[in-house]
Amino acid sequence: MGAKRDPAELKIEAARVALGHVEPGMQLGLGTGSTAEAFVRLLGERVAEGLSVIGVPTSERTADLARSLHIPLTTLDDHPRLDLTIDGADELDDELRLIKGGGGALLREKIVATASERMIVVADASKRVKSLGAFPLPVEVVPFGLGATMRAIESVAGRLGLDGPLSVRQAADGRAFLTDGGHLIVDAAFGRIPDPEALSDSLLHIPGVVEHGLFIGIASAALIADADGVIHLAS
Ligand code: ABF
Repeated sequence: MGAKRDPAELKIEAARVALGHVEPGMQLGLGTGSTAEAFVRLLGERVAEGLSVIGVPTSERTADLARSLHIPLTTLDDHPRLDLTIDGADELDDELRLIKGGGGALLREKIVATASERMIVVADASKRVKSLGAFPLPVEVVPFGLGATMRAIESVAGRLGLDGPLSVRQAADGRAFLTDGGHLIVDAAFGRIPDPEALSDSLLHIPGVVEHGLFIGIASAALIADADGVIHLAS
């Protein structure tokens, strides 16, 4: 067993292995969060050395970082099909089902990942779980009708035997957190989710729900770093 290592180092380790999957000319989805940002920084070094790629960022934050590193950017309008997305996760299980959205970018992350031929998740080993749900599930909702939408979320969850407090995410200034799309995030602390597929389908039937942070059947591989190295999980 290797010595315990700082999660920040492990994230860079996973990001470094992910960089090995990037080939010249690729159209890339660029994730959000500290692990994805570690990847974008490493990619920026390669671009500075002459690697030619183009990226679609999953958030304004990632767009700003990529621009500062002179990584060429595009949109899904100009490049509707991407080769590869590299992004982090809040939780992942061995079936490569994910919870994402802790960084508030889940909608763009899901749009970009599903527009990609492959999605590789980069994470430190603390993100790997037996069952999803210890991390509260982020649900992106429109501000109109918030109370009714929250009630509907509780009701569909209840039918699946899930219970737990819902909270509207707040920004650091105490106001409601707004996503890049101008929506709210409801964090649903259900605890263990035995049937993520059923919850995913049920949530998507609620009109006020724009998207949720369950990513099922989207990731093709995960690179998970722990003190002993980087494990590669594939679907
Ligand atoms: C994004 O960043 C998310 O979907 C997830 O919420 C988060 C993971 O953050 P970090 O890499 O900082 O742990 O990928």
